[in-house]
Amino acid sequence: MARKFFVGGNWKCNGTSEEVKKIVSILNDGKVASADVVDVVVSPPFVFLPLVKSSLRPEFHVAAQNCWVKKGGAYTGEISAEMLVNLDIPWVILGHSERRQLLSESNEASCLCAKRLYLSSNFFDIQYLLIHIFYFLGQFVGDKVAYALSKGLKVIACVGETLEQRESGATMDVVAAQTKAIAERISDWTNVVVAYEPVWAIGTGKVATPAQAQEVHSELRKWLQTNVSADVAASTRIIYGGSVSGANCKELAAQPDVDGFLVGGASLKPEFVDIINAAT
Ligand code: G2H
Repeated sequence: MARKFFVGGNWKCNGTSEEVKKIVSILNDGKVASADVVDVVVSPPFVFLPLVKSSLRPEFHVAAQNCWVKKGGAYTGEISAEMLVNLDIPWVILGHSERRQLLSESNEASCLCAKRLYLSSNFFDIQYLLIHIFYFLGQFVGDKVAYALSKGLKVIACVGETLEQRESGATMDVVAAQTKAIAERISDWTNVVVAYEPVWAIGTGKVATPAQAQEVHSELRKWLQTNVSADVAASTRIIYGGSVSGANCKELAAQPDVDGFLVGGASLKPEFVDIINAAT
C-alpha cells in the first residue's frame, strides 16, 4: 500500500508575527512537489494559527502543537479540541517529547492531585482526584489522541526514547509502550500519523542515522501489524523527527519505512522547502 509522504514543520515556541509572515512567504514562494505526492502541515504556536491558516498556500495545512485531553471548561491556559475544530484547524501534534519531558505531560496530574488532596477532600476534589489518578496511570497522551480524533482532528502522535533508554537497549520497549497507550484507546488509525522522535536527536544536531531510523520504523510497523492489524501497519505513516535538515533528509527519506518527517529547527528556515521535496 502506497503511503503518501508527509512533512510537518513544528515551529515550537518561536516567532513574532513579522517572522511568521516571513516564513509563510518563503513557503508560499517555494517550488514544491504537488499535493498528490506530499502532505505538508506546519504547526505555529497557537496565537499564530489563524494568521498562518489565512495566509498559507491552500494545499498546505496547519496543526496545533497540543490540545486539552477532554471537553473544555475550567482549565486555565488550555486549548480544547473543540476550539481547534471551530477554527477549522485540521491537525494537532500530541505527545511531543518536550511536553512529555519538560512539562511532565504523562504524570503532571500526580503533583496537582496530591496537592489538592492534601488541601481538601470535598466532593469536587474527590472527583478531581479520580480524574487525575486516571491520567497518572500513563494514559494522558493516549486519552488526548482518542479525544482529538473523536472531535474530528487529525493527529501527529509522537513517540521516542531517551538516550539512557537507547543505551540500555530499551528503545523498542519504550516506543511500543507509548504506541500501545494510543492503540488501546483508538480503533481507527486513518487520521493518525506516528512521529518517531528519539529524544537524544531532538534539537541536538545529532540526527539518527538512516539505519537507526529505519530499524525503529520497521519494528514499529511490525508492532502495529501484530497488535493492531496488517492494514493499519501497511497504511499508517511513520515519520521521523530529530535534527532533520536539508542536508540529511534525502538519505533518511530513502528508507522504506520512513514516510516523512516532523521538523523543528529547520522548519523555520528556507531549507524546509528542500525537506518537503526530499522524496522526489
Ligand atoms: C523534534 C523536531 C521537531 P528538531 O522535536 O518535532 O525538532 O528538528 O529541531 O530536532
